[in-house]
Amino acid sequence: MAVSGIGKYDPDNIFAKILRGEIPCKKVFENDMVLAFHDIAPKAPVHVLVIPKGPYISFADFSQRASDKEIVAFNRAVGDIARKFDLDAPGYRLIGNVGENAGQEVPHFHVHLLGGRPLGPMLA
Ligand code: DGP
Repeated sequence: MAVSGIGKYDPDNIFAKILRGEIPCKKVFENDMVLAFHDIAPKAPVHVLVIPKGPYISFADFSQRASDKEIVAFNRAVGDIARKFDLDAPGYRLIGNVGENAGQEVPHFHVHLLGGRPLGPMLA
């Protein structure tokens, strides 16, 4: 079910549990501010979720409350992960669902990094 992209952070959401190590994930990247892992239901050969470690519900929340350092670290990590999967030349897609209209399901900000095949028009 879709969630709101703003409001109070729920510390029991699934990605908070992954961050606390209570639920396993297939990790592809980690530093002090960012974690990335494979999506449980991949929509492409590469489908990685990149999340900040801080408690942000969505991009709407992250872009307002995160520090410049967190925002830079997050963006840098997304680019580094794409390079790690050799996606720069063939290309890739970044998706960030915010709130109900976008169908956001997990109320912890995350970017989907998709690649490894032609992805087609986004608004198909
Ligand atoms: P969104 O609709 O943008 O909130 O996408 C949430 C994504 O999270 C969706 O593609 C499936 C993925 N997901 C949900 N639960 C888990 C989980 O427990 N582990 C992993 N790795 N991914 C999950």
